[in-house]
Amino acid sequence: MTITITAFERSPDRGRGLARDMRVRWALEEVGQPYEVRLLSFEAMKEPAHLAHHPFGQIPTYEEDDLALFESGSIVFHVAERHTGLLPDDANARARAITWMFAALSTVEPPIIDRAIVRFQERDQVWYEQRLAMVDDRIKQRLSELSDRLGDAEWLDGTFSAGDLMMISVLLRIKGTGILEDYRHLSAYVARGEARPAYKRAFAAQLAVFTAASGD
Ligand SMILES: N[C@@H](CCC(=O)N[C@@H](CS)C(=O)NCC(=O)O)C(=O)O
Repeated sequence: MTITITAFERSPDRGRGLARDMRVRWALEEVGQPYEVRLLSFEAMKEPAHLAHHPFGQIPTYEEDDLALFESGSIVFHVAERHTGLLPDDANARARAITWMFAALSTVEPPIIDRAIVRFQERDQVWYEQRLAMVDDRIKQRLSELSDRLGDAEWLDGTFSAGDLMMISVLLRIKGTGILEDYRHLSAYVARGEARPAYKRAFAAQLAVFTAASGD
């Protein structure tokens, strides 16, 4: 079984590990599955060959034998279901871990993505500052609720799971903004994720792509 994922040929985040192939790499590293990476330019992402794998012309995608998937959440879920290490055996604990994956993607990630859109696409608007403040408030509300739930626990529900992998991947997007840093439990939680050997291997792999592309 050969696994191939897609990633940016030159990531706009300059190798900071924020592109969504990172969460797939991390999941594959956690379960010990080797994988290959097909690197794509922005132009290639919109060409028919890639659109056949991803209807929206984005990364990441995932191919394994005759299965092709898109959407990072679906890919991480698939990896977690097929291999041990990312979902608990107990049925209820497993359902809760999956719930945290959904919470990361559908409740916590949206305002965080909105912030990136405001900062990079709406900066010239007269209402920029007001809109940014509004979005930041929405993020803070979610972080505050999440932090209350996590408390000083190591992970969201017992042992590390795909739910934590997804939540930490989402929170990493606001690391360094000062917002995450106001929540010490969440900052420590993210740092625990980053300290995992599988995370480090995934991070190094995506950074190597950027370094090679930029000749640094
Ligand atoms: N919901 C999708 C979002 C995918 C996505 O936005 N990918 C970004 C990279 S992180 C991308 O391909 N951007 C380029 C584009 O949309 O043209 C997922 O989780 O996989």
